[in-house]
Amino acid sequence: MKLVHNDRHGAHVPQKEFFRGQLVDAVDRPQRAEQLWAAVRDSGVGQVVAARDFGLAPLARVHSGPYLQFLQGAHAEWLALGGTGEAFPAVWPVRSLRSDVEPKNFSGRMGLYSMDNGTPLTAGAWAAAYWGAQATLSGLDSLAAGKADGAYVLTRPPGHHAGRDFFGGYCFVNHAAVAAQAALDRGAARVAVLDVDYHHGNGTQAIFYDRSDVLFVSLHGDPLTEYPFYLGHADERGEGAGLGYNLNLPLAAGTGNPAWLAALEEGLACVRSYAPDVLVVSLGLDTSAEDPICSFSLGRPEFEEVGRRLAALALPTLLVQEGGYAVQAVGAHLLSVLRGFCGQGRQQGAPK
Ligand code: Q9C
Ligand code: ZN
Repeated sequence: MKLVHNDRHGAHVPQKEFFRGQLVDAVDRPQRAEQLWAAVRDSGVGQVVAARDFGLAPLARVHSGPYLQFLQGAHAEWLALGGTGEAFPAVWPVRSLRSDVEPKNFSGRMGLYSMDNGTPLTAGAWAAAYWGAQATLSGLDSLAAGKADGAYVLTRPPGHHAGRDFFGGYCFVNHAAVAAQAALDRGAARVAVLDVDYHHGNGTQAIFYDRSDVLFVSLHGDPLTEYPFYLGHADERGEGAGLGYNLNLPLAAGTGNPAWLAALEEGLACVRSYAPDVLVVSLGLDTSAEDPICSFSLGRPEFEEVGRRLAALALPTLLVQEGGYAVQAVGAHLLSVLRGFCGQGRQQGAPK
């Protein structure tokens, strides 16, 4: 398989995020990506491919022009106003307020273009997210068309919470959505996005909700108790032409591995029957037992099994990094997935 690295991720160095009313240490640290890359780079599991620049146009296929415009200039505006360090939103256009008029005020626009106060907008957020998307497009480009093949893209910050016109959940540009749309634009008729991050991929779901050319399947912590709280329920099946092309498999916090693997099988069956030309996997590793902010319990046998089952679909498959915050464990978990995918798993037999 091919391995692609976003070597500009280090431009984004969040310091703090709000949690229970306090500023606490930011969770999406550069060290995550350093550990992930160190684990796979020289592991022999794949060949490193350099990222190329495909420009802004593929991002503009899934994000709004005004949002991309805002993201590019936001931190400079913040500094010009006398802000220091990273910027946070403080006010949002919730129900009964208008989202169709862009305020001139910076704080007004921060709220219009965001979903939470847990995602610091740093000086380098745009550069890191832009190059994450370029790395993802490079990974897509490296896939052999129409046959079993794989590429893994190490993006950071992650992407699946970012919507058409908002950031949040540590995400600014929705790399998986950019890749899915680019695959269609390059000739695929149908693309499936399978999201196995602990959190529901609200941005990806919303971007493709009314379309049948992108199937979105997600297994995740139940939004009744888990972030992002306001999307990801089982009754969200798509709308209009997209009805039937969205599948959510919410699992209670603390769900054990057998039930998680059973949900994965249900999601894979849905992907199989859709028969996509390309599969994009939002590969969060925050489902691990070690993750500091999540409550599933996956370990090496399960991560290898994820890789094996993905490979068994025998599709051109783009694995895109999402969450995974156990800095000391994520590298090993990633390697388990990729070894499983390549048939190099060490664990004998399927996990219970
Ligand atoms: N005060 C991903 O795994 N935490 N994102 C909420 C808000 C959000 C995780 C904090 C966790 C988002 C890609
Ligand atoms: Zn997550």
